[in-house]
Amino acid sequence: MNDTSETPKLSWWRRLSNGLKRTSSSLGTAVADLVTKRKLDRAMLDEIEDVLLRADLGTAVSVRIADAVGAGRYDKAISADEVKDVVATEVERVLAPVAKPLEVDKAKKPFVILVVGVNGSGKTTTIGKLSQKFASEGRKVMLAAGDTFRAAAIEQLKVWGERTRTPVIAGAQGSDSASLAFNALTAAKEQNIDVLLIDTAGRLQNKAELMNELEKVVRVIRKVDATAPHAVLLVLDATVGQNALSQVEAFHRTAGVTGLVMTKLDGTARGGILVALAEKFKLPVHFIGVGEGVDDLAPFTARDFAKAIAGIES
Ligand SMILES: Nc1nc2c(ncn2[C@@H]2O[C@H](COP(=O)(O)OP(=O)(O)OP(=O)(O)O)[C@@H](O)[C@H]2O)c(=O)[nH]1
Ligand SMILES: [Mg+2]
Repeated sequence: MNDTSETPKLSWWRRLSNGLKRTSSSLGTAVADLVTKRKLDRAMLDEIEDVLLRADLGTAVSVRIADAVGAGRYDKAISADEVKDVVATEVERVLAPVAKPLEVDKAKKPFVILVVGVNGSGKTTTIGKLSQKFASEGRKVMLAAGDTFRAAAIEQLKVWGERTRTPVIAGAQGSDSASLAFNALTAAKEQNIDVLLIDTAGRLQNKAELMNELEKVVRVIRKVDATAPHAVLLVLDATVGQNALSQVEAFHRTAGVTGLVMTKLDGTARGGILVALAEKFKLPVHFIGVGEGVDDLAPFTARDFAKAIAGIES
């Protein structure tokens, strides 16, 4: 292995697998622990299925993994590593079709990214991280403080703007977020911006009034550019577990979500929910967050994630 070229990848792998430790110990490692010093039988497979269900993987995937563990192995001893391999292979199979990079279409000027999600899911932080990423790729980025509810939200985005040397369009607290989005997109067009990231206020998916407001933001953006927003990113907090399913449904219906970002995978045992989401909705997963720092966001790759939650070292 070539040390110099592998270092960044290895360090990211280490952060990913460390970040996902709590998930992997409730998932791959927990399953592997069940099989030691026993011969495989139906009872063991039922226990495996239960562990996977508790790790938020969802019924279909849990049953499939337990079946794959059992296939051809009845009455035989099975090693922990073998089980982890089966878990990783089955999980990767579900995740591979959704692991898609966020493609910024250069023909769209600006490429408009609307960021949505429930309260505290990590929207503003993700925008800060993305701002850094796009700027480091040499793109002209602009941020729009579409969360006009809280003064602190506007300030928080301005801090990210300064940190990443990116202009921020903000209005007064309490102003209309749709008109803020309109103004920001107009300004971005005038200034030849490549990527416009629009922050929005957190809203619970079952609050109709707030969801209608989000619909209005999308409608108003289209008045400036009929093809925008070009990406609608739903930011999901991995720690919420099963509730993420209804978040995806509601935000997809209201705002036409084009891709997912899952944050806080470092603080949870419930990272398996990403597998259940992939199985159910098949929406692209673009990025995952494993920390609060600007570098703690990475493109989502199925194989690495599958190995990390299966608890495979290396
Ligand atoms: N550990 C960890 N913390 C994160 C991650 N992403 C965001 N956070 C933290 O989660 C908290 C909420 O993040 P915000 O970005 O403010 O969330 P938001 O969705 O904009 O919140 P509202 O605007 O209130 O809806 C902050 O303390 C962030 O630092 C992550 O990947 N890992
Ligand atoms: Mg915010």
